[in-house]
Amino acid sequence: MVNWFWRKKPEEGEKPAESPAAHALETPRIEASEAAPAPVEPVVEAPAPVTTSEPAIDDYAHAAPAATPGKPGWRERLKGSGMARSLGGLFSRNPKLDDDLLEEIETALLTADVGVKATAALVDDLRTRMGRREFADAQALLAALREDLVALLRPVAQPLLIDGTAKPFVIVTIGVNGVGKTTTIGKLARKFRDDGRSLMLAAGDTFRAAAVAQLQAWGERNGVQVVAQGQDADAAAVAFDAYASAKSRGTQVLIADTAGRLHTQSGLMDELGKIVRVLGKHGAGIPHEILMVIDGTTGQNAISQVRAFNSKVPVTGLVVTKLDGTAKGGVVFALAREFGIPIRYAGIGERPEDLRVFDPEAFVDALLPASLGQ
Ligand SMILES: Nc1nc2c(ncn2[C@@H]2O[C@H](COP(=O)(O)OP(=O)(O)OP(=O)(O)O)[C@@H](O)[C@H]2O)c(=O)[nH]1
Ligand SMILES: [Mg+2]
Repeated sequence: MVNWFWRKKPEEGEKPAESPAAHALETPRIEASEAAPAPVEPVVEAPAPVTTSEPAIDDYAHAAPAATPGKPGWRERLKGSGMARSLGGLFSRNPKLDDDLLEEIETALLTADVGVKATAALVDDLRTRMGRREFADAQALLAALREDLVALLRPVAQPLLIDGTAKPFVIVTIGVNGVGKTTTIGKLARKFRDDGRSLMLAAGDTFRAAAVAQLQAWGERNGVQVVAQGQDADAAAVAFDAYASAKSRGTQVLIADTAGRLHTQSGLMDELGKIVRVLGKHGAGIPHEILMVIDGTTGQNAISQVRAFNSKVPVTGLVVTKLDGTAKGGVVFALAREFGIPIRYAGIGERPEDLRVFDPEAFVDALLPASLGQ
């Protein structure tokens, strides 16, 4: 059911990047009234799946096998990352404990996107302790660096706790284009289903028919209902209606997808605020979690992204994806230092099993194994 009351197109010049459905944005613009969401008929049943001629884009048959559980999984997936390789190369040369070593560490951290502030804090601490002759050799300094890295991340390692009384506990995923929002929702759907929670997904990325189909494919795979109103529907209305539907069924968790948007597209960024405000009409504290997804390969731009999104809606948790493969990895430290926003999960592959609760020890162990230089 597409409700014309809610239909709205993005503002001129503010199409989401990489949207293949530009023609669909030519529908006449009818402003939605945020003040009166009530007239919307409650959506009880999800409509028939949106058909699309575009190829399925959720197929992970080509993806690497799932990472093994625990620390070994993190290690095998992150060993190719820029940070693991540069720091690994440095310490496996069995370096001397001197200023050159500190400089090389500084360069390795900066190159891995740890960022200027976090790098300075880490290197200053090591320099001070080296001056106090706390380290017998480079191996001792390596151990201290590991501890400092873990200490930087520990405050943000706060898992997402689902309030079982909320019914539904509402999660809205946000982020720029292609960072892995929909994939993360699919992975979360698997996780929550395995935990025995009832779940509903809301197809709030209404810019592309393929985006709805992608979420529906994840829903089907996990036996989870997807509420959709089709392409071009108003994203806030989809979320609002999905909440009503989830509430009436006593569903425990509702996850809403949203379209990717560049943090510089002000009209689209305002729309995010609207989605959150309209959901809030269902009650204080809704949505319960605004989960921003960051592509781990993005580098320092991730900082500008979080700053811009967080200025529009209060980001309550982060997911850093694509830490496998070519990611430098360091941006996680920069994010922790800059914002202190909880990092809920890490994506270390494309399969449903490749979403991990963020674990600082496992993460640092994968980037900088204790065995280096021994
Ligand atoms: N290697 C790897 N790939 C990932 C990970 N998470 C997502 N991807 C891939 O990233 C691509 C984009 O993922 P989507 O989930 O479609 O991203 P999105 O943010 O929903 O994209 P838009 O809706 O277009 O903004 C897909 O090819 C995913 O398989 C990850 O943790 N590791
Ligand atoms: Mg998506």
